[in-house]
Amino acid sequence: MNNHSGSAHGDTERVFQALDSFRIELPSWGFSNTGTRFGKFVQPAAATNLEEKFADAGQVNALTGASPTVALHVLWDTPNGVKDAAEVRSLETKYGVRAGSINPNLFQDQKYKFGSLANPSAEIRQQAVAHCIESVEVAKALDSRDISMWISDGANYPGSQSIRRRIDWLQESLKTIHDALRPDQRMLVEYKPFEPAFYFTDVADWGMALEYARSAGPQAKVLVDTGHHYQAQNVEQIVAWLLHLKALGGFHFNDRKYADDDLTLGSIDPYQVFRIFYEIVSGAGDQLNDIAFMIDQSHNLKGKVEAMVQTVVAAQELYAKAALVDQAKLAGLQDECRLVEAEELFRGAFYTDVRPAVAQWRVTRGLPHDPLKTLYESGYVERAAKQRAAKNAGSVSSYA
Ligand code: AOS
Ligand code: ZN
Ligand code: ZN
Ligand code: ZN
Repeated sequence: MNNHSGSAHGDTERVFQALDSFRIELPSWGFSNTGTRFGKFVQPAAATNLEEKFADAGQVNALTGASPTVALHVLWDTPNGVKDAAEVRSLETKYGVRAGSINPNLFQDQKYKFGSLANPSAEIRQQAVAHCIESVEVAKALDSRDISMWISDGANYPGSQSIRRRIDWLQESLKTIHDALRPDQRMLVEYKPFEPAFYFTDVADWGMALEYARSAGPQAKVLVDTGHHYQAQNVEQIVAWLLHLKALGGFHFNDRKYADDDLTLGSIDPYQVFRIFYEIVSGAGDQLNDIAFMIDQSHNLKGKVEAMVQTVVAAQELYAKAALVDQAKLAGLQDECRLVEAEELFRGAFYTDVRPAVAQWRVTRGLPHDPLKTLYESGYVERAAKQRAAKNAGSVSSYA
């Protein structure tokens, strides 16, 4: 098994070292009922309020030890802004998970029909900026470092909006929000090529996100959502570039087959996740601690807590595999252009079954050996279903 590295013992050590520092953030919206644009299938155990989201996130963290923070969505989780901070603080203590990145909402309000931070109306832009600044205040009150900016703005038809004027408007908006940050806070700019807009989105790719981040100020970085690329795009190369430019803020992890499917990380193409993680373990250096690994998935068919545990476990396994690559040996083979040997060394790490080493790591860290099995045995989901079923049944009729 060891043509990728030195010894079985060395492998275990690398896995342990990698996992000790690996943390991945859970999305609050991944625990509540969500669906597709065609409707939603309600789950009886889905979280119906902020406390239940914290309870679920706390459960995932208790089982995996790797997800101590939960991303909050301002409109859905802290609708009263900083006034809700006290409640969040008490939930953090009660459930053992802290608030993570703060996500403003620039896509739901009717006023954003033609855009938010890049809307042709100065008044609406100002309202969107005000919401983002309020989100920064929420983050300050919760000691959250990151404001995650997903800007859904765009246009559906050629000629219907000015691509160029919207660049100016968005740059100005982002700069104003950046100025509201505390020195230790960051603004993460997420890009996406389409959806909900279908002709262009204002932040369509990593080049645009990078330039918006640069013009906003030094505390702005790029957020890579793995599902926000065209099919053939080489995501690990983007990651390598962003590291090179010291501009990688973090990730929204998920997998996809077609578009922004938000499926379980590594369920379709685990090799791609491995390749992304390899760029990080080999190239992040002292940037590593500042890369926010976050999950952006909301499962409408899989059980939510189950799916999140599965995701965290998958992330740990793929990260551990990436850590197995003997980087010095690989560099030597690359320099000598021993192509097949280099590729085999790389692939060898990917194909190594790290599950026993990961399970061993869990046991030595006082965590359940098999988090999914422990979840099933605990009856947590069944209890949640009993407590929440009536409230969730209500959400069917209110949707329809
Ligand atoms: C949307 O496609 C983006 O991935 C967003 O990052 C995310 O789903 C949203 O911010 C959640 O509110
Ligand atoms: Zn995302
Ligand atoms: Zn996505
Ligand atoms: Zn997305």
